Amino acid sequence: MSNLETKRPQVFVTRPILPPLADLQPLLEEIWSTRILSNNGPILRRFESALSAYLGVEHISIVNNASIGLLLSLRHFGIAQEVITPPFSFIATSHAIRWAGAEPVFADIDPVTLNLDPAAVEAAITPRTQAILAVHCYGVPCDTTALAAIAKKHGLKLIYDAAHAFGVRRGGRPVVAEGDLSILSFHATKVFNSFEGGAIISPDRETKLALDRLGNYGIVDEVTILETGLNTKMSELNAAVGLALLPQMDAAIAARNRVATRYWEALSQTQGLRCLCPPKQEGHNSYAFPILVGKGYPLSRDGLYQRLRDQDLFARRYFYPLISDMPMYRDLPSAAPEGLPVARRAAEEVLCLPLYPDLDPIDQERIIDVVSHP
Ligand code: T4K
Repeated sequence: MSNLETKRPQVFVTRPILPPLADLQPLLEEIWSTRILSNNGPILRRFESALSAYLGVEHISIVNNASIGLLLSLRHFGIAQEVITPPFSFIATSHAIRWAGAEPVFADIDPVTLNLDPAAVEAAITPRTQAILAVHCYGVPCDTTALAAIAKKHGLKLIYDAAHAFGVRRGGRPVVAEGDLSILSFHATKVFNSFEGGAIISPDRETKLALDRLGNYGIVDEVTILETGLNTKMSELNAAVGLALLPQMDAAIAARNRVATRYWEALSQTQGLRCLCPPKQEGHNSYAFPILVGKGYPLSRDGLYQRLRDQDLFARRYFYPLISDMPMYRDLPSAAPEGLPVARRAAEEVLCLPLYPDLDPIDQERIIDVVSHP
């Protein structure tokens, strides 16, 4: 065989799932016939109720992406001072705080879960603290009990960036039901997508309706606008994609769990590596397969990242650099490296291996081969 014939494809960290075109077609025909393209249209409403049923939560506001969902949530509560948040996340988490007019205060993370460490949160509280914006990183649930107790004790709002936590359950309960609000992302790179999109999960109908109104310019009726709202609406086209994809989700999550299980079996005993998320945990969605490349491994994390890239295998360093090291945040007092040792180490060690439902087993074995024999 020639080199050309044996060359394997490039493999990226993720690859979106799509609904069968045949399932989308009738929804597109409906849009073309009704010409309702947006503004809480019929497909969006069906998507919202199907999503409620799938996730097991009653009050959902669908928005056009998670970043805007985070911003809307913070604005809803009038948060404009300090918000405690992890530096180990996607930049959108802290950017939303800034766009809301508040300041992120970084607290360190727990070495086991890589989520906010409740003790560090409590130590970061000042008279200006108004909220905690925690992240269920890689879909691993935060210590929601401890965070809720801290929020209650200090009168803080508790908001979860649940961008990674689609479908995650703990003790049979959806993790997005925790806190005052939770925000999901339906971006192309996520477990579930509507190309772009997101949702806010509210504890009650009143809050949901208030968020919907704030996300529709603050309009109450044709002649009444009582607040400075924003446009956070999802189009019917995106809603159609989401609605058509929802029936695939059990199979998609099961397939992700199978890929993660294979990684775990092949890599969890590798000297110097720690695989963060044991698969087959109740209610886990295998959002990612993060490995932590420690001192006992023959290569540095960046060495392994490059070794994989040389074979067209594109693992990603989610999340490096730390948000607190980015130019717009690094001068904040809470960004000082000595206060964030666990997050700093995680950012230096973590590598997310390619994981998506239809990852070709041959490609997965290529990745395993490089990681286990670097
Ligand atoms: N909070 C957290 C904790 C988040 O992780 C995110 C988003 C947010 C909030 C904000 O959610 P949204 O506002 O986006 O709803 C990506 C995503 O753009 C971002 O949504 C995501 N987190 C973050 C973790 O990853 P990049 O810049 O690394 O993506 P990119 O374009 O390099 O894509 C990664 C790989 O995915 C590509 O190599 C190939 C594949 N891909 C990507 C896209 C967009 C596809 O195959 N098809 C596609 O359409 O940020």
